[in-house]
Amino acid sequence: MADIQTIKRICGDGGWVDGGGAGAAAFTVDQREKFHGRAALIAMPGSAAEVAAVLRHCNARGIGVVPQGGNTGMAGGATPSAGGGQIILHLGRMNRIREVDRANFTVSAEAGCVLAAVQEAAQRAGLLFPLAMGSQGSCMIGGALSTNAGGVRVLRYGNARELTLGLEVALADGRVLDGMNKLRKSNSGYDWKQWFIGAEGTLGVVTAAVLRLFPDETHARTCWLALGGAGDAVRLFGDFRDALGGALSCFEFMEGECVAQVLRTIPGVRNPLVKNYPAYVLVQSGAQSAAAAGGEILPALLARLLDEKKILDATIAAGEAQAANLWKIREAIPEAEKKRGGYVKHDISLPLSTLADFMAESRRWIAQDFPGAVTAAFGHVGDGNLHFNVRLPSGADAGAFTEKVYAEVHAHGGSFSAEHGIGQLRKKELLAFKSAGEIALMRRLKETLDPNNIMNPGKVLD
Ligand code: 2HG
Ligand code: ZN
Repeated sequence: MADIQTIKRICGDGGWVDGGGAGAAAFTVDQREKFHGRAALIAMPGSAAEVAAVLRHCNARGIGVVPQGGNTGMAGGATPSAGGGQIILHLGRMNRIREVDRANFTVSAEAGCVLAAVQEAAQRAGLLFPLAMGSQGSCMIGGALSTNAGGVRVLRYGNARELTLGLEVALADGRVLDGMNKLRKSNSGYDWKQWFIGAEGTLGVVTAAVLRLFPDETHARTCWLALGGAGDAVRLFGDFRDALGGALSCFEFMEGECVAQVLRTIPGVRNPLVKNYPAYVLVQSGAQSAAAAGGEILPALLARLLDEKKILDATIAAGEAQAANLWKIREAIPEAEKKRGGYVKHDISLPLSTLADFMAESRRWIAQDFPGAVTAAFGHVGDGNLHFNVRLPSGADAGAFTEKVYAEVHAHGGSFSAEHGIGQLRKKELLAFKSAGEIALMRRLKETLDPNNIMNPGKVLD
């Protein structure tokens, strides 16, 4: 109790929420409502110095600290344990854009900035911050970096890691590392910021970052294609990459079941085509001129692809409202799946060279071993990343199914965790698929930076 009072004092008035109070559930339950934790306190520090002071206190007392941003994670990485002894360290009050450096194409933002706010700050300067995903209206920069978030533009701009030039981090012992580097070149010793990107808050707390900006894609072309399945999507990706080159920004795949589920459960979306098809792809290209965005190339390309039967139907969005409808269908899939319920979710990645074979092979054994299962896979096929979500028939063993999926992914040279991370959800798989040497190295790093195991205990590694 005295500890909690000390943390409350550090964060000041308006800087905490009672862990036992009515408002706590928004922080102690993950957005999938899969993990239900309890927290002694939700601390909301207002500065890196306050974050550091909280960590110093918790380190001295052995109190577990669970960093949290928008609480939009998919693997339970920001949910405390059920015991109630840990505190949540919520970064939401640290939401200042410190600087947009137009000449240098960078933005410096605090961890609690909502992703959309960083995008808007870039846009006001006539530039683009390309990290983009369905949760951008509520997820925060600190969480996006701590999970090395991906999203819909990785294909062109990379993951959160590739977009980060500098980092400010509070360490478990209460020191703040100022690495707010704005340089694109600075080979000066170990690039330590990389240790904290994707570490899911287990090594320290990201408090601010310097992020890369790009020329804005003022002209965009968006189209929606119908096709036979995932194999066709992979082949099609090659055609689009060849035709549009660097202007290709997004290439999103959806099985027909995903789209049907959205049209059934999400109000205000329209089916862009008159018929239903086994699968779809949403393509977006962008540039600073209509010609560079492929404006003239696209109609001819689609006509050729129809002719060659590589696509079954297609429509190019005529204006922003139509493009917004296409994006709404794609981005509402997780919500539609949540509404329907009963999906076993996998966030996998494969080399593009084996992805089609993986899908074909999986279909075969699913039909044989899990008759009645309905696959609703979708995702960032241009990155080789599939959200391989499946509704199993009642009574089917979900654990056995997942094991089989991961074995198949592994056999095809893929990863059991593409962009959502390990959190609490995939600790077993981490141990199964990483080598003993890799795990030992991770443990050494953890013990060095967090010897008292206060940083997000029970996540990633036990
Ligand atoms: C997306 O791409 C997210 O929409 C969520 O990564 C994926 O719900 C999912 O499986
Ligand atoms: Zn995704």
